[in-house]
Amino acid sequence: SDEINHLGLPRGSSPPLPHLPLCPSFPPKLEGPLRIEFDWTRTMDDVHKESGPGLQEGGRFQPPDCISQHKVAIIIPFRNRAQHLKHWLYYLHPILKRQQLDYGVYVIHQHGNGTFNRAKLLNVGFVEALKEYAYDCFVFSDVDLVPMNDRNIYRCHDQPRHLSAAMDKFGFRLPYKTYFGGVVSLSREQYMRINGFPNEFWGWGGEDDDMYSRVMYKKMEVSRPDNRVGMYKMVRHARDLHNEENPHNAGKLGLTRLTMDADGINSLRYTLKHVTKHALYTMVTVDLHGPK
Ligand code: BGN
Repeated sequence: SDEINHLGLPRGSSPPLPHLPLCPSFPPKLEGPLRIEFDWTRTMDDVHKESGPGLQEGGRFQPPDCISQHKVAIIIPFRNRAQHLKHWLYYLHPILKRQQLDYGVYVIHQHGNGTFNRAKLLNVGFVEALKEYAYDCFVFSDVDLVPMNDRNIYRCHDQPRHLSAAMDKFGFRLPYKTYFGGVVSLSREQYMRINGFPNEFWGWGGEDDDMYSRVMYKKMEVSRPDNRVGMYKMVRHARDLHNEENPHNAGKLGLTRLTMDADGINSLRYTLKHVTKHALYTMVTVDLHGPK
């Protein structure tokens, strides 16, 4: 596309210096287990200070001293969770930098008060991020989840990966074996192979189970970090308005095999409202053409 030059970089950005080495497979500055405390008095100013130098506008980063092996778009479905986003940014930017990723943060904001649609927002994030840069890996993350161990690298693997394998709200283990909610990563190829995510799960529940089924039906496996590395802390919160549990979603799950090739990235329709570059993230506001 027009915005991308021959090096896969956004037009106008300088190419990595040719003498830089590839970043190592094991980033040297990881700390392991982290202390995560959601401090409600934290201001956006604190968040800016914590995120440190090197961030480019829109929440973009490239390691200064090596060429990252991973071009990662982080996609966060969003509406009315400014406080959560603050916590997420506060913790994640320093972690992602230590992980030596070439990354960008995309907050996909559902316009209006219609029923929320998490999976469709994730599809929009995939498309919109690729308009800016040749990302090869996508991490799809809820805004209220912060990893408690920086060895849980926000990159892609040979198989789709479920990063949030041990969330505090489920007692630091999977609530059930096929759980695929919270934070997952898929390479561009893995994502295309499953035709992206379903567009038709409105309201709460089931879209992540559909995502898991897609991976199974396309003969892939889900990889996970162990329960120590995969620990996550969730921001406690009340249930959102306009995201009620949808009883129709359970029924849809039985149909995934039949519907997945027609419902996904190949059938995605939406109206882009605006793209705003903030210092720590890119906000993409989108009308999803919801029901009613
Ligand atoms: C499941 C939900 C998931 C959710 C997990 C954890 C459904 C499908 C209908 C049976 N699945 O029950 O979407 O992530 O709980 O909260 O609702």
